Amino acid sequence: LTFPPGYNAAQAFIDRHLDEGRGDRAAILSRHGTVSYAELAARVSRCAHALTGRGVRPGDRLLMVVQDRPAFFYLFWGAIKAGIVPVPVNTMLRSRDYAVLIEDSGCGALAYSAEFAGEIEPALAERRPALVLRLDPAEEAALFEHGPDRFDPVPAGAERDCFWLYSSGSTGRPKGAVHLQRDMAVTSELYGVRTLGATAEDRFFSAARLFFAYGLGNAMTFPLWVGGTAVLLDERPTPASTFATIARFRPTLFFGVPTLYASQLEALDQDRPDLSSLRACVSAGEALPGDLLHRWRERTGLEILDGIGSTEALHIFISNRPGRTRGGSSGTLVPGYRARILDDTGAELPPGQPGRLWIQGESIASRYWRNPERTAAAMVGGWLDTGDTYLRDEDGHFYYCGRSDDMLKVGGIWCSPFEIESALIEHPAVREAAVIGRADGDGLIKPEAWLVLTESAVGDDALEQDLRLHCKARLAPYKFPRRFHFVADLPKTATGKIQRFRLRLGAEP
Ligand code: 3SK
Repeated sequence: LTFPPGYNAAQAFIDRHLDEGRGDRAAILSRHGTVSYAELAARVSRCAHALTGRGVRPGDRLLMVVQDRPAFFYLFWGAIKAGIVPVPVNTMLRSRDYAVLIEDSGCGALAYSAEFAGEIEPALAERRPALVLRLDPAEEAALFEHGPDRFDPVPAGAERDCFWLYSSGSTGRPKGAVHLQRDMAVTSELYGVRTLGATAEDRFFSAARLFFAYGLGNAMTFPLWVGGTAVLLDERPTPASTFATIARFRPTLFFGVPTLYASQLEALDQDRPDLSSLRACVSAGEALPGDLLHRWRERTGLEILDGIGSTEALHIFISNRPGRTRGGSSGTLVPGYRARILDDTGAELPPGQPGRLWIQGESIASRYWRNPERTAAAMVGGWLDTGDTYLRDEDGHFYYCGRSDDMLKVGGIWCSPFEIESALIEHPAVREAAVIGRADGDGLIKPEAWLVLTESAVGDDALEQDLRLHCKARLAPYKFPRRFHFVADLPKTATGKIQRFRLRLGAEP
């Protein structure tokens, strides 16, 4: 991809559609109505005027705690147009988390959807940014419906800071990954167009939220890059709400996470949703067990394209391809990315050997905000440490083994929690599984399983016995879980990744 001098991403993602005569086409569909490309461009420009008019300056951060609604688009792109740096954050956090983000980002402005007031307002007592926008109908009208509907994008440059996303990781303090002006174009082209084959005819519906890098690409940057249509859902993405949205807005592409696909599959026993508009489903956030992929294909006739990405890489860099999915594999490299699998000494491993996955590509964040130590540890010479353990086979397919921190050594052999979890979810009573290592009475590490059961299953001794037989038929003896815990939920990050360290600490979710 090439970028003109002074490139401002808002020109390529917003204004270009007017220049190319797409003003009347639908940019966004949601229960709040349809937004055309012309309306989108006008509201983005008005928002840029409103932000600068209220004193927000180029380079200032705009922290966004905003629902998946059109206002998210207006604020994000209005900020970028004006040279302001939008920082969308998780909308499910608590006051003390927001206080940390306000402090860490040093934001000059904060915008929040009114329903989050209960968590945001107490956080403001500690440090109040100069501008606070509570997005109620009056404020939205002031920001998006009044004032000039043209704003010339502030000249930037492909390698200038553009927006940030906080990476929660599975542990620790959040890190602000600083993304550049070019990064959204790179992921939209490499993954959206060249991997998914997205076109202006596609309608994109993501159950993963816009504040998460996965959702931001799925439901905002990919549709805007190709001139397609984003479908937004601002309720909790359950089987019922996602099926209803698919039936109503007829998306062609659906983006979910493995947990949601598992509960949608269970709901298919009662519900017969109309999924006929979909040409493909995508999964990321966590590796998709092969069994889920096969059952989904059997029940719906649709493929799930599993892939892996990261907040730092902005989107998916290893993926299955339409028509060529391989169950249990994350797929092959997305064109434009390179990968290395390294051992503990940093030496590259041959095919078939599991090691730490590092990737390189043009969309990787430039750094973590004010965190030189973590930047130096994870971003080395243009390469990014994903923190995941993977193996690559001879024909270039990648297989997830677990977070590097979650791998367990049993009897001296490295063991992948994901392999044991994949075997467990083949049991009809198991909806979700997480496996950790726990020392037994002799101090030796043994696998331990934490399971969420399907609605009709009962977690009793008979089921435990049956699960033991099930594992014996599928796994090498050292991999059998020695203990089973039946729980209502597994602890997860906001983006759906299981926090196995919480289970290791013994905490029930
Ligand atoms: O976790 C993932 O697989 C992912 C995918 C796309 C974008 C961001 C993330 C974290």
